[in-house]
Amino acid sequence: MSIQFRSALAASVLFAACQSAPSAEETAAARAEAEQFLGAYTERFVALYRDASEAQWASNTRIVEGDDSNQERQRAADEALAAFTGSVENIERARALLEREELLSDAQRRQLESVLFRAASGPQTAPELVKRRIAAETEQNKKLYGFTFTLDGAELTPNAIDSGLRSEKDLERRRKIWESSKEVGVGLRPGLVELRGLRNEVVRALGYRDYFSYMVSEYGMSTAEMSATIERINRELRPLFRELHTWARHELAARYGQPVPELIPAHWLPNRWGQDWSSLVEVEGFDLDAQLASKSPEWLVRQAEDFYESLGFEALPQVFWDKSSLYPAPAGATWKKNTHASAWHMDLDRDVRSLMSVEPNTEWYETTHHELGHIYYYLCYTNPQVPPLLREGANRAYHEAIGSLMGLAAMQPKFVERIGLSPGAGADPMQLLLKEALNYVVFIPWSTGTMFFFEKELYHDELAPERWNARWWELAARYQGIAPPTPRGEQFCDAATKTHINDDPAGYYDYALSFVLLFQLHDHIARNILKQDPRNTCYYGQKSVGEFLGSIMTPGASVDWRALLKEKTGSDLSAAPMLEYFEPLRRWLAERNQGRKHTLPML
Ligand code: X8Z
Ligand code: ZN
Repeated sequence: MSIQFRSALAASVLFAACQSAPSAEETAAARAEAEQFLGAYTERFVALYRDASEAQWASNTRIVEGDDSNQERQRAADEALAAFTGSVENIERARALLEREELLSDAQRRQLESVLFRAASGPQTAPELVKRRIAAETEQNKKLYGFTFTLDGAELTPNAIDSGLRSEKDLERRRKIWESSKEVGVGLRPGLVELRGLRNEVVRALGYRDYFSYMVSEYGMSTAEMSATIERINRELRPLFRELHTWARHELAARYGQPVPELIPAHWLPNRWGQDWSSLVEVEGFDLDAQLASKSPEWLVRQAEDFYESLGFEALPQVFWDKSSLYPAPAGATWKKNTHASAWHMDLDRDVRSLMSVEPNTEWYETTHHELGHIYYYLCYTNPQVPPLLREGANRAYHEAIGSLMGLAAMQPKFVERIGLSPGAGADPMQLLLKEALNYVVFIPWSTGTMFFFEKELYHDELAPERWNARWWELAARYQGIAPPTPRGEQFCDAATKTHINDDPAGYYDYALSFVLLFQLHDHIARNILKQDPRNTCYYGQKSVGEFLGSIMTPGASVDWRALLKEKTGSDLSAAPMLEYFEPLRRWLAERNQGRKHTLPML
């Protein structure tokens, strides 16, 4: 109340300097008008959003060959939502109200901006383009998740691909699994060519330069500013990644009895895209995978919930258990589902669900924590102080950071011991740090390099399709230091094998930013709240940690993300805590790598 009063005063003083101050009546009238518009908009929007969520849920959880009824329903619901959010009337009214933004409350201004942002993905000034985009996206999704991967003629699920690449020892079989994982890209290429054009054209109708700039604008940044931020993160992590890369080249060559390569063959790595190398290291005395293998998939989800509850968060609402799709489709099912993990805020209220294919292993253990982070974020900002239109993260990276932070915390020895999973105490701390770096640090050149530049060049620079696959592997070589096992011509579209390229476009830097952010939050929690070593904390049962995280999530998008970070951690966005966390490892690796050639350039 008093803050609002002070800023209104400041605004009126400023105003007086150039023209006459708005009267109290003018302010009240403008706010009433905004309130009236936002109230009506919200009511209709929430209803359409709920219908669209239900339709999307059905078409992602039940994909049946030869039956497009779920996709048809999704298309109709998405079109109805776009017809409203992109309507000329809504765009004009929001713009008109924002012309007098100095009269409005901060929450009103933010809501009107969100109305305009949403409008740009479906502007009814170009209704045919919007319909074509929706149809192409629905089609692309079905191709991606309806695809049957095969190995020597037998079906291979995405979970089987992932576990194969984690554990298979025979290089020839590894190459076959890897190549099988890339087959889906071939059929996705034409759809991506079409979608690249449609996404750009649709947002241009409301004045955005291209789809990439549109997505970046949600952070209040230009593409140039985002590029500078992302490149800085990549550059700062480079010396460490370079040591990891050199270590991995030698380690893997020895493991497979091969000469040490300059670029790591992609099929040597335990992940389809080379984005996470952590399973290269098994830490003696800390075999989480073996412990988890004896648990049920349900145990993993319950354990993650229990961790959040131990911090003081509520139990998950019953609807989560009743309506989520948490486990793989049963063997022999006549339908498929989207196999990539996601979390859903169905009605911008308390209907929260997750779509996963949980199996009892370390990757899914972390992912359950990640997805529940989204769910608890939804539940926190679903409160009377946050209007439905602002029920989002402070920015998209915050939303990704909370659950990943909990995933990191859930892997630390003290925590693992506390929940009775592994004794952990005897494990070599440097090996544990190495394993963590192969996850969190290795992710940076992938997200800030390969993915960032590919999507930027795709949308912003309109890279010619004849160059897509060549460019993808140029980027992978430069940033990740990896190469395909055999030349990959332009009949392949290896970028399109990555979920987000198809269904979450031009926003993958969210994850890069979220990793930087999560180390800032973790550093603050460990040092200032728990007074524990950041490399070996136990968040379990610590209500003060829950209060801290809750205080970040509860305001949703009603606050400025930079101010929130400064208020909560005392710093601006910075990779320093992440670098400091891994500094002992960098020194350790530099020693191990003495006399070895670094084949990766500095950035
Ligand atoms: O896509 C995801 C989440 C979506 S909610 C599971 N992640 C990125 C990926 O899998 O590529 C989490 C970290 C990176
Ligand atoms: Zn996520």
